[in-house]
Amino acid sequence: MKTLISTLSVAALITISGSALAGSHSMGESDAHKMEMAAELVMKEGTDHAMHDMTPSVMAEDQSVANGIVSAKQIVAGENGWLVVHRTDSTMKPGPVVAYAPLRMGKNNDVVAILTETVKPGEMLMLMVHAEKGGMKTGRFEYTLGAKEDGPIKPNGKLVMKVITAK
Ligand SMILES: [Cu+2]
Repeated sequence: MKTLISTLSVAALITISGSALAGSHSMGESDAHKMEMAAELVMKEGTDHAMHDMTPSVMAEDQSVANGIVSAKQIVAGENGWLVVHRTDSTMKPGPVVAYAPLRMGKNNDVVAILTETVKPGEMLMLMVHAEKGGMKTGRFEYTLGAKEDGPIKPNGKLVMKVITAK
């Protein structure tokens, strides 16, 4: 299914770049060649893109949050959504939400979220990927603990999250 979608979007891109070239002026031999090259580039990019691992994931390390910010080095999201920071402890259950930040579909580098309350050194946080789904408004964070609105994503039935300890 993923392959089909990327093949389709590559085809769409080629069509667009083709018509853009054709629309600008009549197509000579060099234009046709340019178009071929553009198509090749698009194909190559499409393939490279498909090869990258786009499995949702959270990369984050133990960190000081004394500046009121929680950060994640990289988050991969399957769709636009949210990084949600829960309190947690050694039971590894997601607790109250203490921060959130928007995510784009695909790769997000250096994601930062402002803490809404103080987190002390030694306390644990769970950084979790949530969707932008089921709520009333797009672009507004509507999740509260246990709610369906903007709830966590669960590819293969598993939450996508990383637990860190505040330094
Ligand atoms: Cu969550």
